[in-house]
Amino acid sequence: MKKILLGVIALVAAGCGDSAAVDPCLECGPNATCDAAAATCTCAPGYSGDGKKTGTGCTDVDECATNKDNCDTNATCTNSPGSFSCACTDGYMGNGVACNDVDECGAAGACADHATCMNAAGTFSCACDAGFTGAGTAGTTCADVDECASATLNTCGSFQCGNTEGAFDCNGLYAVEAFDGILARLDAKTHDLLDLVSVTSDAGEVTGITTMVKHPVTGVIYAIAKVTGVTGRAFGTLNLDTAVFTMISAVDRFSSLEFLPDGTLYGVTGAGAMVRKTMHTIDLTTGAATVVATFTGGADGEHICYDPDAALMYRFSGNSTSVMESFALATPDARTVVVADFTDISEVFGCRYAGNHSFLVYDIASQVRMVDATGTVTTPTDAIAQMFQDVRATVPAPMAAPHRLTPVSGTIAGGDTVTLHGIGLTGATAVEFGGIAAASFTVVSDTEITAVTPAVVASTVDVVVTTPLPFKAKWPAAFTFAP
Ligand SMILES: [Ca+2]
Ligand SMILES: [Ca+2]
Ligand SMILES: [Ca+2]
Repeated sequence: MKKILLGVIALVAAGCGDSAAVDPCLECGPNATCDAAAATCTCAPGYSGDGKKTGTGCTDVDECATNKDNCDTNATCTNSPGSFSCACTDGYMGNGVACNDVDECGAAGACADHATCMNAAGTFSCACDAGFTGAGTAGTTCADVDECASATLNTCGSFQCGNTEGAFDCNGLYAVEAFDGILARLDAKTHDLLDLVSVTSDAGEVTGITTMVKHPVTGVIYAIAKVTGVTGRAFGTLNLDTAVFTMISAVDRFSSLEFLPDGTLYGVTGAGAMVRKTMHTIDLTTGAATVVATFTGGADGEHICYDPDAALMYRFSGNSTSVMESFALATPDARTVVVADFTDISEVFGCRYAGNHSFLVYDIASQVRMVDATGTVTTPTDAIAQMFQDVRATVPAPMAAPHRLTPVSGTIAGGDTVTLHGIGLTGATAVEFGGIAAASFTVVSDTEITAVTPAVVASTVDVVVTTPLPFKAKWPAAFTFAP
């Protein structure tokens, strides 16, 4: 019995000795794990091969080269033994598996002063605003453009040009008169004539302009013109840049127009009108006139001017006896006589509110006078004794945008031709309206491009031109797409 037991032990011992001699785990190479029971070698994750020392062993899988990584498209993949890593590229942030654009424009000082930052996927750019020039990037300077030093950069013509930071002013007055269809330019202070051009119109020959007034909100000039073939007078708009009068409708013989600050237009008819010496409101779109007051007294000459600071309308009327009255618009029949008969002013030809409860008054003798709310008459400093003949109305030259667009609005359908004035436009490679490429564009000169607008949803957008220069020309919030 004892002998048999030993024999069994010997058999077991002999079994172990045979098993050690063929241990499958000894065959497994580095980075492999052994399954002794199954007698297999398996490469660790990130490695491939048969796992055996005598075979192919375990070699690193290059996940980056074999598209086995899960890095974001905006990340770089770095291979490593048994693994890999992902890192977002510059301009993106995240864990490498998911990378999002960095909005560099959200940080203060991303661009220079007087420049606008434009974010883009993975990057951003800076552009000096209109009227400034430079790279626009942080640490650089966007310098004011002196438009007055260049004949092509300012539109002042014979007006005096005054350079300002980021813009420029044209100092002067546009003037019209009743007996010739002309648009004159006058010196802002002396009222001396600088130059004049003829006013043209599709409606007929313009033989005189009775009055003109500027819309306080839109800046559009509305005028009353004498046009051949038009009965009475023509109501319409006057483009000060082109001297083109566009008729809206035929109206009675209005001698004076005046806007309220909210854009309500008032007009008064003269002594020669069908409905004489009557104040109306006038519809800007149709020219339809609605009677709001009827005046009596006074001979030729009917002019109204509004003092927005006192909310009072003033009326100048008559020739040999020239009166000045004031009234509240709600009670036009309750008028206060300010001056019963001017001594230094003949028939008033036109008036314009000049601030501080005072009016510039032009009279039949081509004199310029300042009249305050009490009727005190003075001659403005520097005014010449006799200005350009028969002036009926003046409008100060509008401040011009240095890098301007004409026109500044168009339809959402696109297809409008826009002229851009800027600098360094030669070789432009792209023109964008709100980030959308122009339908087409033509570089006319280094300072001018004509572009055809693309279709853009109703909005006011930046216009950006890409040039070979290291910066873009940009007109911020410069063009409006309207339905
Ligand atoms: Ca790897
Ligand atoms: Ca970005
Ligand atoms: Ca300037």
